Amino acid sequence: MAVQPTRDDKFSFGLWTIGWQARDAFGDPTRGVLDPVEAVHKLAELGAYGITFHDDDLIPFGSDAQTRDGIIAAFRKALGETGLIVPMITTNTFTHPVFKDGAFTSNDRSVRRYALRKVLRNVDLAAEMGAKTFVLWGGREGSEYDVAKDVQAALDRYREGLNLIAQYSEDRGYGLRFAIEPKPNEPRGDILLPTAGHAIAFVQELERPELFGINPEVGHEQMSNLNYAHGIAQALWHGKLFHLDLNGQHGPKFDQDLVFGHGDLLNAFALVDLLEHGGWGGGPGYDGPRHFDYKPSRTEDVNGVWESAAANMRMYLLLKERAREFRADPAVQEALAASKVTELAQPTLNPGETYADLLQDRSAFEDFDADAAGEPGYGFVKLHQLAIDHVLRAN
Ligand code: ASC
Ligand code: MN
Ligand code: MN
Ligand code: MN
Repeated sequence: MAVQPTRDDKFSFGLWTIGWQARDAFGDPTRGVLDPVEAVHKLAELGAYGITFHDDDLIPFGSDAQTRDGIIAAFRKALGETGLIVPMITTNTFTHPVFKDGAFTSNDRSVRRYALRKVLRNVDLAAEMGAKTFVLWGGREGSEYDVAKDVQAALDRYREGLNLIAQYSEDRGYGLRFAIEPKPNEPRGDILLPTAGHAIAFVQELERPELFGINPEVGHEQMSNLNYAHGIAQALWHGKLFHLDLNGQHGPKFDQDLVFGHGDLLNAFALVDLLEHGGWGGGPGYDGPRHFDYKPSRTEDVNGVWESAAANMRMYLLLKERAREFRADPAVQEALAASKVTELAQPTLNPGETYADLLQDRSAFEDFDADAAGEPGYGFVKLHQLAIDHVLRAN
């Protein structure tokens, strides 16, 4: 089946994804360095609309000012030539040994001050690149030993850091919004703000909560054995889905970063159905990137890198088509109604009804036949099988 991604699909990739040299905890890199300029051209060719990066993905850590300017200029030239945009930027506060106990929450105050400076510098770069969203993945914010981290103090320092960068961005008129990316563990034994729910709750404690949302990654939620589609639905419900990282994962184990849909396929189907029919646009003024944060497997050579990049977009478009057909199928609409899925949208109280009225309504309680209401089945299995039939094109 021909599925050709276009700019309108809003697919974006991290430079660190396709550029990953496949160095892991047990082995050396299996691939060479990818030139960021080549990455831009190749992604544009494949049909992506955006590229994202950590500061250090583009500009090697410790580069002098002249080198930095040269790299940025060459990258911007490639963007201009291809029309690719930078919808999001993020900061690497996890690779260098200085961050081994975290960045905003390191026990070492001088490290925290250095981290703030590194992030503020990158906020400037985000504005310069026209990025609208600034992601914060605190991969090293955490601990291996409970007694070695005062978690409440760490959350105070996390909040202090985030308040500062938001104020900086606002004072400069950058208009950026910030998305915290949760992850339960890896590289730290336990990472702070481990799930979407923790991060949403934390955001409410910030000075400018409206500037902060979350960037949930498929695999990160699934590492906690959570349902990613449910997490995204709740983030949307809170108005806190600012960005998202699509990839694949097989349940609770190390962070696999597989191609989107190459892990839990049915949950990926439910997710695409939600994003396409539940309204993921990123909010007013944003274009709702479908961002891939995956890692081309270590077994793949450079051809495999581009094959896998294309596979992410292909998976998304195939699932989008399957979800469209699922929604349009009269048998599905009938099954949704029979399962009362649509009835859930109806408020439980009548318009204007109070609890006093409810207490007067004998049909709700005194005359309600709970045994009869408990009898019929909901038909959820039939509905789910219809979904699978659509995913498999068996209908
Ligand atoms: C990010 C992000 C991650 C990590 C990881 C780095 O910015 O979203 O999941 O960094 O991809 O390897
Ligand atoms: Mn991951
Ligand atoms: Mn991610
Ligand atoms: Mn990642």
